[in-house]
Amino acid sequence: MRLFAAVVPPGDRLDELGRVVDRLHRLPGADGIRWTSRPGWHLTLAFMGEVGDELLPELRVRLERAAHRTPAFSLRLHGGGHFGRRALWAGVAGDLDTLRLLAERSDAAARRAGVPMDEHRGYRAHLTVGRARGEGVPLGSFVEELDAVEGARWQVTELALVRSNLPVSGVRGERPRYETVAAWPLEGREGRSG
Ligand code: 2AM
Repeated sequence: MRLFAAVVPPGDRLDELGRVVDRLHRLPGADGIRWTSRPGWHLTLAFMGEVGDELLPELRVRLERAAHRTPAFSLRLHGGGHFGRRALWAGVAGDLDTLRLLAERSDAAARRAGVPMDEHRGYRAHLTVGRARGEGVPLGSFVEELDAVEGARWQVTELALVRSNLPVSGVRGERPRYETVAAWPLEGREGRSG
């Protein structure tokens, strides 16, 4: 199955972002963007791609350990931007050091469980809200609104393992469905090293 480790913001924080994205939907050119599905909004920590069932037990043990060692921390949605000429995202501020530590530990957990992790991009925390349907869609007005995002703080208390179910219907524009398959509490039971 296709898996990634993620932080899932609580519903009220996603509602705040939802109100910004509602405004984006009303801007000229919004039809040129494929908007991501709100129930699936998340911050990816480590993308694993296809993971064989035989690796799952070890992956769960390793991710649980990563969560056990990492303390809860606070984040807020803050600013936004675009990657290339397609992806529109909201960013985060707050305890980014711990977010990065959790991302590194999730990546290391997957590698140690035998996941190749060869699709890995450099880590940059973001929550993708939409992707332009083509390279010619002007993104400026969307980026301007996203850049002004200022959400309230929340406490990140869990590491989630999320399954991405890619659309199989062949219907154009159908979006992946995300399903949290497991989540472990952040406990900060060990020092920050390693
Ligand atoms: P994106 O939002 O920037 O596309 C599920 O696909 C999640 O994993 C998404 O958040 C997606 O990031 C991320 N993802 C998909 N492919 C990836 C890759 N090759 N490397 C890192 N993250 C990836």
